[in-house]
Amino acid sequence: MNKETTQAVKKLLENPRKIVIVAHKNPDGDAIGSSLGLCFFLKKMGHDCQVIMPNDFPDFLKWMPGVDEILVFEKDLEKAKQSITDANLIFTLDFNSLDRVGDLQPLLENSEADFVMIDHHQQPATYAVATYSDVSVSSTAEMVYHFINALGEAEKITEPIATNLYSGILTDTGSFRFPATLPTTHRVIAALMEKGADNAVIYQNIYDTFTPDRMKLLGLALNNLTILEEYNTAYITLTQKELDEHNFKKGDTEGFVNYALMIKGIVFAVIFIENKQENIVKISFRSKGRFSVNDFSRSHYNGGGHINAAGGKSSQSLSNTVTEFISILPRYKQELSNA
Ligand SMILES: [Mn+2]
Repeated sequence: MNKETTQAVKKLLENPRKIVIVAHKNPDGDAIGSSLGLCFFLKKMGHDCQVIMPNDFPDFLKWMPGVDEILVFEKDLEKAKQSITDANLIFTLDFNSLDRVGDLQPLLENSEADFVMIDHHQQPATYAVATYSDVSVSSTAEMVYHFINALGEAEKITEPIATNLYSGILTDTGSFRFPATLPTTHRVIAALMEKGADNAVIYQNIYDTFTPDRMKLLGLALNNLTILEEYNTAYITLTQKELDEHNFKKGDTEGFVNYALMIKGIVFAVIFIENKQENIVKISFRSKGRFSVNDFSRSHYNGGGHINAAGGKSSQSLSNTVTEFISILPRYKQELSNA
């Protein structure tokens, strides 16, 4: 965090504030971990703090310290509204444009609070009075560590803060294997372990949590995998019926797409998941190297994200979506062979 932003934040936090922390819709481990870690810290600094998520999040994140105090806007509507009305300072974490918070958007847009943004996605909007945006950092949770450190308050990091930030970094780096994992990331991880984050327990809490149904659904997904060797591409499909037969719950297909990237030579992996309720096909894209799934999804699937991980959607049927996808690939043949 640069000096100017640090000064601005110090000034904002000079006196006790009523603070709300908001992360993006469909919050992931980084959204939850960075928000809870920051909230514990701000409370320790004498502020009032409330974490609000636009909607619910997967069970494998529900063990995280402080998670019971999160307000989920979809469920705790009135309480969440009241907190936002009362807030005079709002931190937005792990997103950078107010259209990423679902139905919370108008409330945030109409709020007179000062905004602080901490985020690592591309193209930040300009709604915040203090913007800490850096696309080179592994995760927002890592940025929260740098934020606390820049304020000169690293000694205030307690075990719950360390556990939350560690979890955010762990999940957003794919267990420290994505290219955005830098030497600095590991230094932060080391510091968090020294503050009490238990790496083995955190890993188990997050990853060793499959239900038998979920494990069988993964088996089915792998069985549905198609390899397009010509394009160094592999994709997986899951129909609504297949999900229903495995008692699908939100988050169950998390990480499935990554298995396609484990095939030697594959640089582009996609999972298409039918969603009859919303009448769309949800799509996750992953890539290796220089092939930008952010650009690919922005161009064809109303989505975006990072260079190697992005989401998107299609309003066509599952089979038409797949047919169309295959028809687009020849345009990218060159890029896909040189990724
Ligand atoms: Mn993130």
